[in-house]
Amino acid sequence: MDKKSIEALMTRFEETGVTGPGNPRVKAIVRRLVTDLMLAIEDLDISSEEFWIGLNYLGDAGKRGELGLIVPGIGLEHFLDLRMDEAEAKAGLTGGTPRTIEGPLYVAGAPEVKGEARLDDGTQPGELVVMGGVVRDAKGNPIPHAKVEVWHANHLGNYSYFDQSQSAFNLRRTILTDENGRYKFRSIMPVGYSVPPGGSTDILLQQLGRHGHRPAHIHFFVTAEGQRKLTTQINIESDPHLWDDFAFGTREGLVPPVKTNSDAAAMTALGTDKPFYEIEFNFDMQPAKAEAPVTDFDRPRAAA
Ligand code: MBD
Ligand code: FE
Repeated sequence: MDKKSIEALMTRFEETGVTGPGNPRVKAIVRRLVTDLMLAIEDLDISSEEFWIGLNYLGDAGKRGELGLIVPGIGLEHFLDLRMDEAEAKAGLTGGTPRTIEGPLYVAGAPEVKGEARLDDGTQPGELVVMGGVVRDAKGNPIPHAKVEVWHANHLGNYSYFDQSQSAFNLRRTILTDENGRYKFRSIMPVGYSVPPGGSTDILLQQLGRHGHRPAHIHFFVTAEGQRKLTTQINIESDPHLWDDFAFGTREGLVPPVKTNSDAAAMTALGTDKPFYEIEFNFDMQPAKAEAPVTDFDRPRAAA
């Protein structure tokens, strides 16, 4: 069928079995997506067998809870970031800390701590890291009482809650900046995440000839009154996958230097006899602006 016949078919479908006006926005989106799928079936001559394999694959991925992992894996979540960047530029918002993908592993409800937090529960191996910095507005002024939500993987690349072997909210905290806009935490160095072997995402990536590894990274939501919510991550510069992330999350400006501190007094203060890592990273916020699409949009998220 050609495009005109498909469009006519879609119009007939829309006009059949009508019970009311429905939701015009949903109608427009469904019409477009179904039309585009039909066009793809035509253009690529997708067989019936391929079609049903695809449908079953998606149902299966949903059952396994992997749809939120496939989305970053095929680049859709990064695409949404790029669209948000464009919308902000159009609204006159430029500069600031780059955003990058949230991913599917945030859990709401992490313990709130003022100024300085320890993220790890002390039971797991890993190299000590101390990270801190200032949350600032677009003029460079520090923002006291800003909320820095942080979450990251353990030494095996696993996230608490999704990995039930870890304690509740291990490597997850909500830190409120102090009077000088500073946040600080100690934790253990994360290791890069990999998609579950044999899962839906893994099956797809294998068919695409791609791996399912991310470089080591630390996630952040930064929120403050009158500011746009910032969703971002920092990446660990030494990771071999730094610029080879299956989820396309690494961006210029999100790879801070990782220093090694071997000062004896500093080590003693942290209760360690080994040198530890130090990362300094500031978050530069954008002011709330009605013309730009909201960044604190709803999305189904886990909560504990
Ligand atoms: C992650 O840890 C992650 O951050 C993303 C984006 C996808 C999968 C796992
Ligand atoms: Fe992650």
